[in-house]
Amino acid sequence: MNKRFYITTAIDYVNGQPHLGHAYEKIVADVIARSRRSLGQEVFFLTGLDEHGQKVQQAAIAEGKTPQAYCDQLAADWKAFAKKLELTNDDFVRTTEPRHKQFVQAILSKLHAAGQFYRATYEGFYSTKEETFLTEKDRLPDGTFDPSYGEVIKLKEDNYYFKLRDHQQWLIDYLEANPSFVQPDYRRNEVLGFLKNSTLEDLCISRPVARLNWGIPLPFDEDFVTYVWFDALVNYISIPAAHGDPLLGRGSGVSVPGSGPRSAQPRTPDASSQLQLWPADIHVIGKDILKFHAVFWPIMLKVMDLPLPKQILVHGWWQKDGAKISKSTGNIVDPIAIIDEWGLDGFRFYVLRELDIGPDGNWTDAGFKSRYNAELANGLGNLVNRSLSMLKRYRNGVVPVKPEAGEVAKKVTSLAGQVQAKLELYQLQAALQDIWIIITAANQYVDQTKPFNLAKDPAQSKRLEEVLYNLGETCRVLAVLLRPFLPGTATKIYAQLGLTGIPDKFDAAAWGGLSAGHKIGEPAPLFPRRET
Ligand code: ME8
Repeated sequence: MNKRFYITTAIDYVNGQPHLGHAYEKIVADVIARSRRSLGQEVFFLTGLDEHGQKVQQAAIAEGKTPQAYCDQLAADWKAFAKKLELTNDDFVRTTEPRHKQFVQAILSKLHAAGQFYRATYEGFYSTKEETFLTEKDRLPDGTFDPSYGEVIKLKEDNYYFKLRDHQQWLIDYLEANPSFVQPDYRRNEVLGFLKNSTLEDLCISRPVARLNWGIPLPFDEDFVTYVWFDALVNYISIPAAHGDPLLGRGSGVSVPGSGPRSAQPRTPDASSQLQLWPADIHVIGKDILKFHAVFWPIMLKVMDLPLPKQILVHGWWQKDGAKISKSTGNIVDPIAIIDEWGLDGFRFYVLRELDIGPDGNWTDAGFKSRYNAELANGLGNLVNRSLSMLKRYRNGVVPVKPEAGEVAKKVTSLAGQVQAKLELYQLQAALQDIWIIITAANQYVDQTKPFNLAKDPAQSKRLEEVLYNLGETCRVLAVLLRPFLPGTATKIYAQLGLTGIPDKFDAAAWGGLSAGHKIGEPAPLFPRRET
């Protein structure tokens, strides 16, 4: 059994419809998953929903539904959304599933038995909106709390706490010894700064049922449910465990709880279908949940005796027109509406090309349309359409003999290598830029060689064939390179070239794949030009 490349996204709160930020993160993870497969690796890509906690309970109550009914209904929309984005996820976790809940309880029991938790009374401030306890340190200079915490109440209650403090120095040392653990670097520095300048508070891992009942019951005290973050983070290992990951069955001592006869979930797989997934290769997350992933999660794993994920890849946040995306102010981008109007690949292209993984981004409708028209319609679309149309017109759609490898072959081959190297480093935006260097150069090649003039002069027949081959073959290589980013477009280019199959292996980017005498299919515009 080979270990698969295991990539996860944050699991989204199911308290509304998906927005641009959710879509962006999932597309980033999808491109990485697809490019790994294209590089020849076996991949497991996990995404899903975070269904417990106060936010979801409140949203359900506001709609007059039980939390479970509310989640079931919305989960269908979110799963449909994953399909709409053409995500290639291998599983979709819902934290209300028995396979996840049972695993969380098994871990809680184990850690409780190992003396990792203690019960204590807390008296202080609490933000219901963020489901978090606040201290004097969280007060602003004027004595209030940041408005992002919503209403802050005074509270006195018993809870269970997880001993984080003991591991603070270990985590600092780990982060210093493993610079690639949190990327980009400035996010790693943020975590180190936080760890070095403050004392870690122990983590409250429960909520009293009297105040919140929409959660996983603590197996050792039925008056409490599990804090939503302790529950949510565990999805990254509960699902591998459900797929029979040997590390989770043995190493941690947390064996997969068998699903009972009433369970709708699959049983523990037999040896032949077991997957080796943990540790994750990357957790893709947004900047706001860095502390949960880079502080709480590594410590949880350490006490479970499990290896840490190889990397936490942190992306920035989208704004629209320079302001926060917010349902209440109406400043939103509806990904579904954009996809319905412009097509999925137009949407995928814009978010991936516009925003590198790390900094914050700004969506503008004008920027979207401008990239669509300039780079997709006039750039890629025009290149493919005119290359194939000329091959059709001047050679009846039959691929001429492959010429001696010249400048075009060299340039495309070298850039194709760079694209793959960048994808291995998760530099998606830079890889796209390299692909567009090929597109721009190929369009210039048409303008310079003027095949429409060559076609008028029988003495130039050989030269015309050379140009037509180079253009057709460039389109083919582009389909292979574009596939992780724009899957539908890549498939269309292949089909228009009359090629069967899907260009989903980078090996196929080697120059010279088109063979003499092959008949191409019908050219058709890939990105119809739109008025702006
Ligand atoms: O945080 N731009 O769920 P969530 C970019 N359930 N990314 C954004 C964004 C924006 N404007 N808004 C949100 C949660 N995100 C937890 C995660 S993981 C074990 C539990 C990103 O629905 C955000 O940074 O609030 C996060 O990575 C993801 O969307 C889900 O956010």
